[in-house]
Amino acid sequence: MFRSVARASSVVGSQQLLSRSVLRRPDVLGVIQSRNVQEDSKSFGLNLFRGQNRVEQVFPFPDVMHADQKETLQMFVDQTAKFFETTNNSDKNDALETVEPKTMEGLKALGAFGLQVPNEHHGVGLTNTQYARLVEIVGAHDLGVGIVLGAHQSIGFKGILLFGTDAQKAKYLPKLASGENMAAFCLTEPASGSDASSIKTRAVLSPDGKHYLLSGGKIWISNGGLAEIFTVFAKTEVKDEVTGDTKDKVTAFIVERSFGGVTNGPPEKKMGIKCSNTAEVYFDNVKVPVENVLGGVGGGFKVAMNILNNGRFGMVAALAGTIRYSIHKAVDHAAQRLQFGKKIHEFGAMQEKIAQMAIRHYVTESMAYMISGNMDAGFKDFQIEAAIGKIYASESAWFCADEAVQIMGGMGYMRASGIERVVRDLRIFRIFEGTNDILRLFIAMTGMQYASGDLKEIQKALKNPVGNLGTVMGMGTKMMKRRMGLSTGVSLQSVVHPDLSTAGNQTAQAIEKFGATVEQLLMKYKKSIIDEQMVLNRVADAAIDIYGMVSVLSRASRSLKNNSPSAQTESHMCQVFCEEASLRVDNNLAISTSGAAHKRFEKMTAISNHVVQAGGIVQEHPLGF
Ligand code: MYA
Repeated sequence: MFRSVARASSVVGSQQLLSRSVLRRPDVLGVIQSRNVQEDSKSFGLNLFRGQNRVEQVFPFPDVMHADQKETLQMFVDQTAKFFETTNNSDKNDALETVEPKTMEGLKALGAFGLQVPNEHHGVGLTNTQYARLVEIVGAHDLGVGIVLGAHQSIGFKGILLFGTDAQKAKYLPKLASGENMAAFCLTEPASGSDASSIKTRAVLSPDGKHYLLSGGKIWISNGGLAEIFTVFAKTEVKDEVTGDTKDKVTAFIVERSFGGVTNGPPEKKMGIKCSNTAEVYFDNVKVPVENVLGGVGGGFKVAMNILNNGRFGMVAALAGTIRYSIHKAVDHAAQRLQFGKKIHEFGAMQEKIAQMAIRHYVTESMAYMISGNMDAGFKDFQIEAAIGKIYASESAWFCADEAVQIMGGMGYMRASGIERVVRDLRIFRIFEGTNDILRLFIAMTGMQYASGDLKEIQKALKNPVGNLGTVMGMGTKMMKRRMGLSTGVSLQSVVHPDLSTAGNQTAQAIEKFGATVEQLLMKYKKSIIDEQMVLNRVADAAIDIYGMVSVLSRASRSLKNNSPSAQTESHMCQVFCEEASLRVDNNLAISTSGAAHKRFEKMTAISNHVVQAGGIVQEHPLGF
C-alpha cells in the first residue's frame, strides 16, 4: 500500500568507510594510529574530541523533508498506527511466540518489508527520517514485530542497498521489499560475539574461480528460521598484491537458502521479543557464486560495520516510541490513582519520576531525528552519533519502562498492565546490535584517534617551527589555554535561543573541558590509553551527555523561535537536562584524569580478579559458615 503512493526518493546514502582501530591496534608513534580517518570530518561527535564545536550537523535542528514528503509520511503514519491498533495483537504474538499470520500478511500489504527500498525495485523508497517516524510507531506497539521487520531491512538486506551491484539489487530487492523473501544478517558465532572479526565461518574459492564453498555456524540469528536470503560473513583467503602474501580476511556474501546446504535450528526460547524468530543457522559446503560477494573480497568487516552503523538510528527511533508508550501508561495511572487523599501525580516523588522520563524521551527523540536528518542531508560520518544514540535510547527506554512499573506499583507488575512485556522485550536492546559496553569503547577510541590527528599535526609542525609558525602558534596557544583552564573561544551563543543561553554556556564549557581532558589523556597514556577501559567509559559517558545537550539545545531553540505550543516545556526539559548533564560531564571528566580514581580502578581490577578466581564471593559469610 505504501509502495503505491510513495513519492519520496530513497536516500540510503552510500556510506563512507571510516577507517580506524578500536580495540586492538595502538600506534607506535606515541599516539593512536589514524588510518584513513577523514582529517576534517564534519561530525559533531568526532570534533568534540578535539574540543571543537563543529555545529553544521547539529544547528539548526535538521529539517530535511519537503512538504510533499511530509504529507506522504503523515498518511503512512496514520495507516501504520491504525494497523497496529486494530490488527496486530502484541500479547497474542508474545504468547504464541510468533507473529500472527494476519499481521505478517497485513504488513506485507502495507509495504512494511521494503520501506527504504527504492521505488525502482518495488519498495516504498522512504528517507531515513521517514523510516524513523514509522519505526517509532512499531516500537510503541510491539518491539518483537519491530525486530522481525528490523532484522530484515535494518541489517538483513541493508548490505545489498549499501554495497550491492546493480545486478544484485535488481535480483534480490523486489522480493525482499514485498516480503515474499525474508532476510537475515549472519555475523555472530559461538566464539565470536563482540569480537566480530574473529569469525571462523570459512569460504573457499573453487579451482575454476566461479564459486565459493561456504561452511560454518552462526548463532542467535534474528529471522534465522524464516529467511530465504542471508548476508553472511566468512573468512576468505586474500592475496596481498604488494607482498604476494596471503591473509585471512572477512568477506560478505549474499546466500540463498535455495543454494542448498543451509539449515537452521529450532527457535530459541527467549526472555522477550518472543514473537521474533531467533535461530542458529548452519552452512554446510554451500555453493555461493562469486557474483554474490558483497562489497568486494576481503571488504566484509567494513561491510558489516557499516550496515550496523547505518541501522542503529532505527533502533533509536523505535525506542523513542517505546518510551512514549511507557510514559503514557505511567501518566494514565498517576493521573487516576488516589492515595493519601491525593492523585499520586501531585506528589513530588512522582513528579520527579515523570519529569525525568519525559526528559529522557525528549533527548532520545531529538537524537533519533538529528541522526536520521544528518544521514538524509548526506553527511557521511555519523557512526559516533549513531552509537551514542543506540546507547542512550536503550538505557533510557529501560529506565522509563522500569519507572513506569514503579509508578504503577503492584499493578505494573501484572501482565495485564501492558508494561510487563515491554520490560522483557527491552532488555536485549542494551545487548544486541553492538553491546553498549563495546559501543562505549568504540566511541571513546574512535574519537581519541581523531583527536590524536591534531596532536600529530603539532608534533610534525614542531619539527620545523619556523616554517610552521602559524600552526604552532595557533594550536600551541589553544593547548596552553586549555591547560590553564581558559576558554579557547567555544561558544554556542550565536546558535541557541537567548532563553537557553545558560544551557548553551554549560554546553560550550563541557565541550572545552572535554577537549582538554582528551588531550591530557592522550599525552599521559599515549598508546596505552587503549588498556584504560574504565577511563574510556567515563570519556564515552561524557560524550553521550554532551551530544544529548546539543541535540536538545538545537531542538528547543527551534521550538522557541517558532513559538511552538510546547516551547516552554521543551525549554524546561532542555534546561534541566543540560544542567544535570553538565554536572555529570564534570564528574566523569574529573574522574578520568584523577590519580585517586585511578587507584580506585586498580582496586576494582584486584577485586574482580579475586572474585573470578574464587568463582564468586570471596569474603566469609558474616555468620562464619
Ligand atoms: S547483529 C550482531 C551485532 N554485532 C556487533 O555489533 C559486533 C560488535 N563488534 C564491533 O562492532 C567490532 O568488532 C568492534 C571493532 C567495534 C569491536 N565503522 O581493528 P578494528 C574498521 C566503520 O578497530 P576490532 C545483532 O546484534 C576499522 O576502521 N569502520 O576492529 C542483531 C578498521 O579498518 P582499517 C569500522 O578491534 C540485532 C577495521 O574495521 C567500524 O576488531 C538485531 C578493523 O577495525 C565502524 N563502526 O573491533 C537488530 N569498526 O583496517 C535488529 C571498525 O581500514 C534491528 N571499522 O583501518 C532493529 C532495528 C529497530 C527496529 C526497526 C523496526 C522496523
